[in-house]
Amino acid sequence: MTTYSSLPVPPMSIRFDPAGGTLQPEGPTLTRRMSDLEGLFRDHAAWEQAVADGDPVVYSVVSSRVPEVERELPQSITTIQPGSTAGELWMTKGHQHPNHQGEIYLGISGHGGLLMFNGTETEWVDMTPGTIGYMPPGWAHRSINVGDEPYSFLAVYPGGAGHDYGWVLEHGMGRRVLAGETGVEFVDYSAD
Ligand code: S6P
Ligand code: ZN
Repeated sequence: MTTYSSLPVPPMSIRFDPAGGTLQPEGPTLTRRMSDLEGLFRDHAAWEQAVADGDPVVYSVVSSRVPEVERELPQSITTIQPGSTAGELWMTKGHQHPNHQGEIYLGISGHGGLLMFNGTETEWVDMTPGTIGYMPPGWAHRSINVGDEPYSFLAVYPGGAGHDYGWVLEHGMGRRVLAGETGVEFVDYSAD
């Protein structure tokens, strides 16, 4: 017989509202301000200035009530605001799943990108409404808003995957994503 370390949640219906970027019934919501993204932007002084200039909300993550525990499949909607700091487009912190498990994102609204890095190679998936971005196990991932309006996507991931943010601080993400004259521009992560 199957044993669980914590009780599984019952079968349920979760209402997905693409216009509002919400899940009902709603679970925890996380708000990431500029000050939460320390050490991630290329231009540290510009990041400090943005924190001093009102510390804007960069993104929020609303979750359903499915918990982050082994064998469950939690979901969340991330909404990244449009913007850039010293030319670097606003983005999520990015993380590695320490247990190396896969994940999918579904583009809901706006225009974004999914940057993946496995420590050696980088991959980029252009994300528009209807695109499913697949992250194989072992690929750290970060989302970037490359448009002029909020970018939202649905994430579905193994509840026991865990989130290692230190991995990105240590290894970077391979590339940075900048607002170029004619669109998105990629530069090497360590370039000034
Ligand atoms: C979870 C999934 C997303 C992110 C969210 C915020 O595995 O990848 O729900 O948590 O997009 O990004 P971050 O890097 O701040 O967790
Ligand atoms: Zn993830």
